[in-house]
Amino acid sequence: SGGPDVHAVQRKWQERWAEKDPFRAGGDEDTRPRKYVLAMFPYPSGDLHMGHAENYLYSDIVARFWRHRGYNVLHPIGWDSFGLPAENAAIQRKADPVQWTSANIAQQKTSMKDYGVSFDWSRVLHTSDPDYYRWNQWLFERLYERGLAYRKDGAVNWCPFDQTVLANEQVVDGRCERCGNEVIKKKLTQWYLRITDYADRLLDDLNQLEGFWPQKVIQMQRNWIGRSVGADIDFEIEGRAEKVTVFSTRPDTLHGATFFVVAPDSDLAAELIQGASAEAQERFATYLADVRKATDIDRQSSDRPKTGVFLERWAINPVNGERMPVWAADYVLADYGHGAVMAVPAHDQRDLDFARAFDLPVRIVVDTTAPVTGAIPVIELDEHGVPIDPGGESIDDLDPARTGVALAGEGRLINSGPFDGLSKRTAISRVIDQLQKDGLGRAAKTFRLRDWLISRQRFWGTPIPMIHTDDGRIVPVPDDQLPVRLPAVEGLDLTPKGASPLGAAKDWVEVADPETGAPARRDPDTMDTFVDSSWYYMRFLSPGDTTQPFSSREADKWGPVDFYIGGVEHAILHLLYARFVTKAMFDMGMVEFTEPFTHLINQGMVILGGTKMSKSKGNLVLFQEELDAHGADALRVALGFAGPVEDDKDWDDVSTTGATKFLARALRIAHDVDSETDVVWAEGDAALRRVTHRLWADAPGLIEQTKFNVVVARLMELVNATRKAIDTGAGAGDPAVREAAEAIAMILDLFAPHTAEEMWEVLGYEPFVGLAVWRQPDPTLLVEESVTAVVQVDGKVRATLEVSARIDAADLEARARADEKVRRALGDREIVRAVVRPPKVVSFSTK
Ligand code: ANZ
Repeated sequence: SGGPDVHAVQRKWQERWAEKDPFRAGGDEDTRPRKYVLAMFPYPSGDLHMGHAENYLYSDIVARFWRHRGYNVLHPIGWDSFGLPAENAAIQRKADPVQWTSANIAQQKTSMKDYGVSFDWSRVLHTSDPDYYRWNQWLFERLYERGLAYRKDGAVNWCPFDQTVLANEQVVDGRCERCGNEVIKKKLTQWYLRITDYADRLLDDLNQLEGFWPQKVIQMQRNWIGRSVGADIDFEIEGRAEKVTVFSTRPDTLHGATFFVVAPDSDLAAELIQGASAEAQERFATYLADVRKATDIDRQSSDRPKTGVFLERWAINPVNGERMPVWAADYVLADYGHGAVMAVPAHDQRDLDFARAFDLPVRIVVDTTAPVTGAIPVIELDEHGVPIDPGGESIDDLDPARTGVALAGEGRLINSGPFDGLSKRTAISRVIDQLQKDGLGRAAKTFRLRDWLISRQRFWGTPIPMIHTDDGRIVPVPDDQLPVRLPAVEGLDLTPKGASPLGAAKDWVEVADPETGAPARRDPDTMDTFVDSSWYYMRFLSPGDTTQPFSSREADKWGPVDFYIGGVEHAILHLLYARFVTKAMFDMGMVEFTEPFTHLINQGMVILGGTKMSKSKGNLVLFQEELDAHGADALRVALGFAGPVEDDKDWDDVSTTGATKFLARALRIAHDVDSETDVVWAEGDAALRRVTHRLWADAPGLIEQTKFNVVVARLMELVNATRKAIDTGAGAGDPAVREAAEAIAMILDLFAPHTAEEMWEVLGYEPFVGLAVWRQPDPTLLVEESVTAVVQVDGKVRATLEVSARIDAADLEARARADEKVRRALGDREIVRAVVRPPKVVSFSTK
């Protein structure tokens, strides 16, 4: 006969799960401890793909595991259903985004159910649902009240193809993350969220996540936030009443500042050029036009020739009164620090390159050849007692003006008046103290992180709940008028035009000023979809709530998320925003925790033939097709076995055939076992029992370390040992065989839940194995079998060792070398050759 009809088994258990709802999270009456397991929710753009197959497999393994450990598990799912894919479908195919989205969701939901994922289906949410996005609006207004949402004119990243603003995070190498077109800068008035107020906390709290989040993600977040510590220093500019402040990480080099540079595209540059000669003004205008075409990445590139224009103005160095020429140059960025720098060419490579290009003075102020460790240098004397010149480099040999290499290292100050002789580190704090005393500067920090621009000129998103009055006021829509629902799409032209299509929905846009009743207009922009996903994990806690975004009581019970599982592509954007919003909610008293995700797991990608799968390459493996062909369990086992969670998995190496055979073998064991359930396990075959109990002992730790593939391998080992016991050993009636079969069903449930339920039923138990609490290993069965190993030195037995029968060669050799009798036998002779045959023989030869 062929194997079991996997599709029939699958249908049977899916129907029972649907009927009995065993994976719904328990309510207040449930006294088990809680775990919140979450997979990143999908966009409903098309069918699920193999990346989803991996993602939901892993979250399901973790969710099922904690249920087996006796926990009340919350494992919800929803859809991140606003965004460009639906809007583009609406434009290209004239599809209604509402219908397009719900059709995709229905399809994806069917696939997930087919895949046997143990979600709590009672909590499904869609972010494009007015019952959801109402709370985005509510949250936005709370942030606005706290000054954390504000409007600002600014040069924004603009994608000319998608005709929309992009957040910095959505610009990759100067191109739109979505369509790959070059991003330009455009001046617009937009809404921002003040994430920079949280920069220190977002950075410092990463320390709490060490060991619980992938190191790579922590590092990416650290770099993204990019904190620099130093000083703000105020410079006088001749002929200007107000001083200009610069940020410097090296205030110790202030005496070496020989010129001054402002960003060409800053307001300051535009002002300073005013009084210059006509010729300079013209040169500046040409230069500025060029600069506007360059991306920030280009501008920061070190191998780009330095360019700039002298503004015919002079800054005064506050410590020595020197006049420093003021230049505009594009290596200084307008929106970092204060958009201006004191240039110290001897110690900063960018400044040096610029100084050499325009023949500006270079003055060394840190002697990098001077020792700074505090240790007294050892001076050698010649036979006359005269110190020998160690012949090391002298600072004059290193003159950057000549070598072209800036001296960035440690050293001691020179040419710096009262600070001469101090080490760089000491000088930094002394100079800051002095500046502070003289009112010329102060300690300061700068971040690379920018505020979060959330306005989008698109239809399919959360309307920003603000009203613009004719007299220029901005009034929030009162809470009791939320949600501000999207208007129907009929009659609206969604093709990108640079302004939100909502602006053309006349009946929708025109409203009464809530304060005076006078005619006013709604803000036509919608929110970045990352707002939607910044707090969805909270909404799962009370998804039907009509009075609040979520219940704080439920958040205290369940939050924060214990395990969060998703792709590394969200390492910066989504996770940073979620962390920010959680902290803001903490400050508002809505939650008691400050980090949303305790553990984070990033899965690798599913690739094919060494490259990423994509529609355009025509190498897409379709999830639903694989499901139909092999069934959920074989697909899950094959993926689970394919390699470590975080590694990429090549679909060419994933064997559903092997998985199918393995599952048929497992199920056949259940059929072969005696149907009697009340047997005395202790009377069973000891060797097989040891294999079973070692797995009970190891599986929990392996799952907690996310070594899922190792658990599959160990299950295979147990299935093989059990089959052997049935066929050539103790026989199917042996209690150890039943014990092993039950263990297989309970652990296999993580990977192949349909097969596991079927086994459990065949073994004579009530459903569901998915809720069966795992067994404790019997410690007496974990004691390793031991054997006696002999150690020979030059052919003579010198010692015997009691070692585990499973010891490996390296351990055995190490034990032998460490043995006291062996060491005595060796004396001071050296081992030249070691022959190791675990577990019984070690043979050393000496010289
Ligand atoms: C003087 C100096 C001397 C500097 C020296 C460095 C070395 P990070 O570490 O990346 O934060 N800077 C400040 N604002 C800038 C801007 N808008 N565009 C380009 N560069 C800017 O860099 C901080 C340093 O970058 C600052 O310290 C400043 O140069 C420059 F030996 O000041 B420094």
